[in-house]
Order: sequence, then C-alpha cells, then structure tokens
Amino acid sequence: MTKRPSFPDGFQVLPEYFNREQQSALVTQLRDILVKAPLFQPVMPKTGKAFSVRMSNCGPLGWVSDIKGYRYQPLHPTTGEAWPDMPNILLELWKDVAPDAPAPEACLINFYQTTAKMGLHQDKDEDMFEAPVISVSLGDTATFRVGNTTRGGPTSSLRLTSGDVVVLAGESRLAYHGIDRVLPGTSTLLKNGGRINLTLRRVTSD
Ligand SMILES: O=C(O)CCC(=O)C(=O)O
Ligand SMILES: [Mn+2]
Repeated sequence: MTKRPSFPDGFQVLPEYFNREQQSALVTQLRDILVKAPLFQPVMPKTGKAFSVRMSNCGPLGWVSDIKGYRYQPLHPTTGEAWPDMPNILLELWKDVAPDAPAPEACLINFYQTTAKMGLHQDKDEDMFEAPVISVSLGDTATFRVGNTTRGGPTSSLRLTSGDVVVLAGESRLAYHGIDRVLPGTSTLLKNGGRINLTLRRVTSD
C-alpha cells in the first residue's frame, strides 16, 4: 500500500492487489458478464458526444450516460435486462478494503481501446459519499491523473498496471481524476490489448 503526500488524503493505490491468476479468472468472469450485458456506447448529456470508452455494469445498479443525463438504473439500456451479478472476488475486495462500508451496488465496467481516455471528473452521482470508490485495473497500463476537490486545482499522475487497485476514500472520495492515456502493448492479459477498469460504488444511502 502506498500513500504519497502529493495525493489527496484517503487516496490509496494497492499495487498488484490481484495476481496474474486472479486477473485471468476475473477476465473470464467478465467475458460471461459482457455476453449477458454487452458493452454500450455512452454519450455526453446534452451534446450527445460519444465517450471514447465503452461501458457495461454488473451488480444491482449500473451507471449510464445518455442525452438525458448521468444516472444509475437497474436495467441495461439496450437489452432491458437486469445487470448480471457482481463476481464474488469483487465483493471480497470491497470487504477487505472497506469492511465498515455498506455493500457496493454498482460495478461499472469501462473498456478502453488504445486511444481511449477519460477526462478529469468527480464521481458524484451517488446518494452517499461515506463509502469509498474502489477500482481495479486490468490489461494495458494507463496514466491516471488525480487532483483535489477543486476543478482546475493541482494534479499528479501515476501509472496503473494490471491488477492494481485504487481507493478514493475520505477527502479523496470527491477528488477530480481521469485517465490521460493507455499505453498499448504493456500487458498480455487481454488477447486483443486495451484496458478494463472496474469501478465499484455504493449508490444509495440506506
Ligand atoms: O479507468 C479508470 O481508472 C477510472 C474510471 C473512472 O474514473 C470512472 O469510471 O468514473
Ligand atoms: Mn471516476
């Protein structure tokens, strides 16, 4: 576990929390999930501009973004089916890192092809911010940028490699963060390259 002074309070990286075998097992489970809940193309509210990542979800709620806005919903936007269950290994991760927080309700699956990125943003569509946001990186290495809770404030960046876990807890729960770029060819985990990020969140306050 590393905590660097230039990062916001409560921000943690757990390097290679998942070993290669666990990462492969997780990818196998994700392939199953993505058959039932295919990746969809989110667009920005109002402008309709496509995100460069494609997404899906597992767990009781899923995060979606379309012309009407950002929100959590229990059904996949194109199949109309409930999201598949969250793999146990992710529920165990949550219990290990956040034993006192209520269970996660949403696991967003972001798929980054090599040119995809994610602009600086806060995760704030949830009804409660006491529980942390916990995320897992799989596949190609990415440059992650994190600042504080002020838009336009100072930021630092670090590389996330396959199996790494990021925790946004405490002050850092509402820190601005994003992905500057994915570094192609840096992992052999995913047959066709690219990066998967799994972001676990508690959504409701009860
Ligand atoms: O890909 C990542 O590591 C970050 C994803 C993220 O911040 C999000 O989906 O809200
Ligand atoms: Mn985020």
